[in-house]
Amino acid sequence: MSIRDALRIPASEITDEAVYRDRRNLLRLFAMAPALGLAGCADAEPPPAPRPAVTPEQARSGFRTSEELTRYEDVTTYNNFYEFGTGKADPSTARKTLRTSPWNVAISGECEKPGRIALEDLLSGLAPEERIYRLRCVEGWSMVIPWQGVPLGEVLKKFAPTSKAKYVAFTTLADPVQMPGIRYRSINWPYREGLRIDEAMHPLTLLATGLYGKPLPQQNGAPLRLVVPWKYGFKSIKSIVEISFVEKMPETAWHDLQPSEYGFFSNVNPSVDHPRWSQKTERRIAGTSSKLFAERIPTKMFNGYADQVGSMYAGMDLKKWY
Ligand SMILES: Nc1nc2c(c(=O)[nH]1)N[C@H]1C(S)=C(S)[C@@H](COP(=O)(O)O)O[C@H]1N2
Ligand SMILES: [Mo]
Repeated sequence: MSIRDALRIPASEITDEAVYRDRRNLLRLFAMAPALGLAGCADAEPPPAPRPAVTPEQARSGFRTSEELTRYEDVTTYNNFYEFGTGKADPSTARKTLRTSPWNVAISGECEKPGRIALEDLLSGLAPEERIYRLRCVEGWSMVIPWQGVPLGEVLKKFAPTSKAKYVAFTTLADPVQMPGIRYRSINWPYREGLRIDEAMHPLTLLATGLYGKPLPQQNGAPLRLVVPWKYGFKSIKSIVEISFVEKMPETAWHDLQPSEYGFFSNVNPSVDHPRWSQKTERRIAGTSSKLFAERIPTKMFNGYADQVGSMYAGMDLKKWY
């Protein structure tokens, strides 16, 4: 790990097992002391999604931004992909061992057409679109990335979800042969994520297959990853091998690891701090600014996508449902 990385990596990323276990024990103590005021993720289901429709014009206004792009070099060398190691440079310097073709995705759960489907068939009939989105990592840095992909909702419709499909669960490949980081327990593998069905069907939610007009590099989640621009970056799960329609809120990898710190919703929200650091500002890695000294800018509600997604959370206590 470089000094630079060491300076910037929050304690959450220290993988040393002993340190990690100590912290877990500490977290258990916190869990037993609600007086400390740490928000715990309640087990009860959240209020039902209000689901007002977003107009196509509203949605489209979020598809692009004129903000300065993050350089390709930075997008592809400063990564979080723990399956290839926990250092920011690990995923890009790892040997290119991920076999991305053939690639199959298992579709399961509450839908009329489950099955195992080849990536080409999953995407067939859907024209790739370009989206220029902000990506805000929970650690406090952000990028602006031109993605190519298809709206997740269009893909999901192909499998005819039933009325019981209240959530969608995603799983990343976890193959120790192709992914050297799997032998460390930095995550309880496989990496899992989830969305409420209205979030999954929202026009901003993208299944990305490329960036900067090129196929996704291994380090960015080849050949298929989620991009949910109004949520912290860890919701944007990489190298997806399973998509499941489920009735109950699914467990997710970061919530599983540290439930008091990472909730299911994880909407970008400057007024809800991470228990160990503020979320009010972020380091924007864009243009030629170096990572360490990138400009700090205010973090926006829903990462600047409040007009497009805010109505999905009307009436929800976003401190409780962090
Ligand atoms: N499977 C998997 N998906 C993942 C991660 C990971 O470690 N494993 N890291 C997440 C985090 S914390 C972030 S910020 C983004 C980073 O995406 P990028 O490296 O393409 O910028 O990927 C997310 N998706
Ligand atoms: Mo992240």
